Amino acid sequence: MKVLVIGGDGYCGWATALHLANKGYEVGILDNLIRRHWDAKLGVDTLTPIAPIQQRLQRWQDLTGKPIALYVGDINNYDFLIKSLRDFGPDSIVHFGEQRSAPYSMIDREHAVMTQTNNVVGTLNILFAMRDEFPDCHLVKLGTMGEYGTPNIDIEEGYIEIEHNGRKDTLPYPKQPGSFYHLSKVHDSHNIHFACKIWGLRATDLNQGIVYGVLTEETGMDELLVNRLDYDGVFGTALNRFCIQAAIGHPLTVYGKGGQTRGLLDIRDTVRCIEIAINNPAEPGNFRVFNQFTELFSVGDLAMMVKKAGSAMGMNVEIDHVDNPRVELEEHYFNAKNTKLLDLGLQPHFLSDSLLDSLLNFAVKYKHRVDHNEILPKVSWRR
Ligand code: NAD
Ligand code: USQ
Repeated sequence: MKVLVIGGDGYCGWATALHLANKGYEVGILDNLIRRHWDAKLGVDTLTPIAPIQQRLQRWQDLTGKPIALYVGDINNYDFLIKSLRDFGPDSIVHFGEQRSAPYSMIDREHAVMTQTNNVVGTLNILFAMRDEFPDCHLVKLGTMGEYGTPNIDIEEGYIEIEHNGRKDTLPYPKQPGSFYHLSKVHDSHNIHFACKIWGLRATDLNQGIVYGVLTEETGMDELLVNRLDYDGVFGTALNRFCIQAAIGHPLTVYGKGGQTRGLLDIRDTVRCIEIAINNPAEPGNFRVFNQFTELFSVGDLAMMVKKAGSAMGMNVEIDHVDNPRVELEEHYFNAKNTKLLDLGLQPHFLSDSLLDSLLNFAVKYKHRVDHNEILPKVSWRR
């Protein structure tokens, strides 16, 4: 099976491309490398030193003899996109290629507009390319659990049965996203759903939770294959940030009360979920939604777990409650379903202490690269 990984130079995409290539899929990566440019403009960098994509791919080929095709360009450029698709001829498209930071999308008007344009137009271009030339291709699109927000009822996988004035229907689950980035994912979901309905396309929306960890079987094979690990206040996500903060002796930056609860998963489960989704494609005309996370934790729970694991390694880990730069509920009900991927065979990794240890060890190994000025949040949701 031929799989094109859009956004394959990024955190989830790189690990996924190597995993699929290792499993024998014919893999191509399409990426415009814009994420490296955004980092450079913000003056931030991944904790782990990542090689240029061409060097990464050359090393992968030398090690395994399994070449991965590379298309460097922007999916907002339809001409480039369609030519790349014609050249590669994918059976599945895995679409990670978006601006994925909530804080980045909240910097100012330009960043909000750029995020929504990049994400919504890129996905629309893919849908039109599929309609015109690849109608049987299966789109596996990375959505986010944040599309649902934090409603005071259980969160279903994409759809909810509603009874209203004596009539019943199964409808898309209500969306209450918490940033202009998360909103872009909702717009994508609506566009993909509509395209499946009117053109008979097949798509799976993977509403992924927060990903943690850095090692997968493949990225651990060689230093040149190392994955990126973001820790700064814009692109770093909660648990990855906490581990790096612990390693450098910075108090853990819990925003507000820390009762914000989210779904999380190990990056080793991300790559496996994608494999499961492409092996079990949606039917033509079907817009399928899977909630892709393995465990639920509050931000406060995460901080306590890092403190415990760090202390066991001899670190002095303090927890700070910093003023919350975001507008979000800090204590709320959160109970989301996640059975569809488990039913298809996902065997989750859990955030056990030993796993935290390995993430902490990684943070210690590269802590000399940390820029201490980039730890505290600088982007506010308020004006
Ligand atoms: P990332 O920033 O590390 O990678 C995204 C990649 O897409 C980058 O290499 C970037 O250069 C590329 N890209 C962006 N816009 C593009 C365009 N217009 N054309 C071509 N390439 C483009 O992000 P990530 O953490 O790997 O996230 C990947 C996807 O997974 C995103 O869609 C994100 O919303 C989703 N997701 C991520 C997480 C997480 O915790 N990292 C959680 C849930 C969902
Ligand atoms: N938080 C802290 N301290 C920090 C960083 C974050 O308390 O130092 C809190 C935030 O306030 C928030 C929660 O942790 O309540 C999660 O924040 P995050 O930055 O880890 O994750 P988020 O902004 O939601 O975005 C990340 C990815 C995004 C993906 C999303 C999945 O960047 O691409 O869509 O996780 S989800 O959270 O399920 O929507």
